[in-house]
Amino acid sequence: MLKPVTTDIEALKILDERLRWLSAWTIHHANHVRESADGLKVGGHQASCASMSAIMSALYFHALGPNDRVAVKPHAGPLLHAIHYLLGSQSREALENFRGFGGAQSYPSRTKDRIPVDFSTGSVGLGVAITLFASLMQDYLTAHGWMDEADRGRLVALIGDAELDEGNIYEAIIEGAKHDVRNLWWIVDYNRQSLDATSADRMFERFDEIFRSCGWRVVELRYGKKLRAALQKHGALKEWFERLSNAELSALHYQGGAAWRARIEAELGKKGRAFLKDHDDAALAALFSDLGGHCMETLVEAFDAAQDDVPTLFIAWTIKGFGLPFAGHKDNHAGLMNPTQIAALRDSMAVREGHEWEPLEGIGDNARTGVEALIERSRVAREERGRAFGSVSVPPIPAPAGEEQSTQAAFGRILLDLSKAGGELADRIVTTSPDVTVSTNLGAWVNQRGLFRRSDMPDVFARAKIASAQKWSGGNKGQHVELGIAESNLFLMLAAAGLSGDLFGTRLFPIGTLYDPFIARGLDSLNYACYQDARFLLVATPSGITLGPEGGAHQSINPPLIALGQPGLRHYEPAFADELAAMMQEAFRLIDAPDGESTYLRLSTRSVRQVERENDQWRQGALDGGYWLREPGDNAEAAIVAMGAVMPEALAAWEELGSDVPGLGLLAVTSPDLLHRGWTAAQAARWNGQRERSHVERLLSRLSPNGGLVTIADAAPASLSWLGGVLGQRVAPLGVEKFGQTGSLADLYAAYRLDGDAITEAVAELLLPA
Ligand SMILES: Cc1ncc(C[n+]2csc(CCOP(=O)(O)OP(=O)(O)O)c2C)c(N)n1
Ligand SMILES: [Mg+2]
Repeated sequence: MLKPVTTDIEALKILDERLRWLSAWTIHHANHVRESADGLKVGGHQASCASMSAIMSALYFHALGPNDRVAVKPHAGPLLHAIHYLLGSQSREALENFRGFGGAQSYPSRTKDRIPVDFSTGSVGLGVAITLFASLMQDYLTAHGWMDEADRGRLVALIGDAELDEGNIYEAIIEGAKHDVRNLWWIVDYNRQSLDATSADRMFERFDEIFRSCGWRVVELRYGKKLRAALQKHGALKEWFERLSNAELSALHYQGGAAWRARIEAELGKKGRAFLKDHDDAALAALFSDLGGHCMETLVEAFDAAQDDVPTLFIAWTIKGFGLPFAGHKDNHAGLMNPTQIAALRDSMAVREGHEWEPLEGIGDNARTGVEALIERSRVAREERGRAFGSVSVPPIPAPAGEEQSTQAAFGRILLDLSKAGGELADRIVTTSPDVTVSTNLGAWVNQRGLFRRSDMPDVFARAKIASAQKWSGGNKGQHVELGIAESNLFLMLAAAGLSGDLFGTRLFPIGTLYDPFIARGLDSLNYACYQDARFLLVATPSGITLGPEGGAHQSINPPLIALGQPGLRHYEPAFADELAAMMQEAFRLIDAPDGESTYLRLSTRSVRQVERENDQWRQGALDGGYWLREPGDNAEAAIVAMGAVMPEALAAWEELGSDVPGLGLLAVTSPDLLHRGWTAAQAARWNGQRERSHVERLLSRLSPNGGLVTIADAAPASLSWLGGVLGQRVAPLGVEKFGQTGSLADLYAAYRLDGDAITEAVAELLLPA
């Protein structure tokens, strides 16, 4: 075998430059070379890539193992594509079509990019924190015997320094400390610039303290080898250098050698003279650019030295736009090199014009051998990882017995029954809740299945024989992950658990519970989970103003509208326990189906009389979004359309109005979300020449085209009022439009017009001749 003539460090340095070139060229090509059909800015972040090409070279071609998983800073996406291009797992076409339809995505995307992307990123802060929850899931899988200890990897996040302003990061590390999280590397590209400006100085000495107090090791890589040596020789120079503010430092990096000289002359006088004599301007600029995050030796040593499982924050000092003409300039975030500048960069890399895409163009033969050998040896997983689906069979889930019950109580009961019955599904369920386990009715399940803890945690109260309904001890076979009150963490936990099949090869069935109004608190994290196609069941309860005296600030109004606009998340809102059982069965199926999705169940604490069923025909309708709970007469003039907890009012009004309004129907809507999707999908199919009629169209066509609908939900009325648009029927929408009050159900339903009187009035109005 040919012995490589370059050392690994030299090869890594060449790869660093190559990544910087290819990422810059990919962005340049998309903006300046590819034809623009619409004149829209294409964009891309050459400066943000340049600042971490060395870090990513050291990581991907030296430090990463095959089981490691990485979340890449969103605007460093082109670097990740360049890495896979060099590895042979990304195509030139995809790079040429960067930010184009079907091309390499602007920000790394698990579902849309063709290279293996472990975590999508884009909304800063979330990609960082999900790695922590994924690490927790890795521990969970090994503790439960689904993953070999030897297959355990490291979870790595590449972070922009301004990303550290996102509060969700601190919520996550606090949670991680409670769970003794490990196997994490978070690497900060500490270029001290954000999108708008250079970063404020005051905060910058504090990040290490915050992390250390959460149990992290903090490794600061401030200096490269050469700069460290130079400053060690010149105490006064070091003191001066370290006093420079972020803004001053960035400005000097931008201005270059002459500016460094002038400042040192002016501020150090005699003390700087000998040093300046030894360095010409170019040498000065190069020396002061030798920060830790650009020094390959420093990076490699730091990664090699952190091989235990202690969570580690690397703070790698860098220059934004390193090696590019706008290095350090405060406006460089979206800065693009012009054609002259990119040509100069190309020449400096010895890349011939017309050969820009050739992966190792311009690298001399000697060096090339070493670089090729390093690429070949690189342990980065190149193959696209398949997704594991269809591995767990979901048993039929019977409805819990009881003439009167709430959907929330039924949910707890179903889980308890599942746990008692045992089986694979029950064993694969992992539950989690941000400090509302008891009040969302998960308590009985946790009594059965226990809390997940890496080390045993006895139930002190039980040992002391203090009576309690919650008998919770923790251990490594427990199936409930307790979270503190931070809803963003709940969704990131669901995202990580919901990707366990993809990330670690074993599918879990994650169930998260919270109060419905607090979905809004973690909404971006929920969207993030859905964007990555993580699969889970979200149970939100209680909901609406139906929680009565407990209401006020806890009353939710708009989550059904949120769900209506959220891809990847199916909203179900059952009125009865048997509907809920069917929905949970379906939700479990969807978690493990290739074309599945996540499910959001909006439940209630209101105990309602269950309906008698003559047959099972309601079931498919309930799963499709709605069914006639009381069939309409042929061509009926009106129907009540109700969802969820207000079904008793709808049923009572239907009884009362039945004699006056012949053929009056009662449509139980279980998912406005599915009805709406079906409607638009059928329209799209018709445009394509297929004759399709959606479920909602079939349901509503039972009524007269001139008929009217009274819609009612304990939610924003717009959740259902759109139904009038399907066939053009008139609508009288009832629902909640103002912030809730506390009160008894009767008081609240009267005040917010969710009662029988309101329905009667609305029906009467619809039937009046126009
Ligand atoms: C939640 C969110 N808010 C705003 C943005 C827009 N944005 C993208 S990058 C960025 C600044 C990033 O600065 P930094 O993290 O320091 O990265 P750098 O480019 O300097 O490496 C901002 C505000 C975003 N992507 N996500
Ligand atoms: Mg930055």
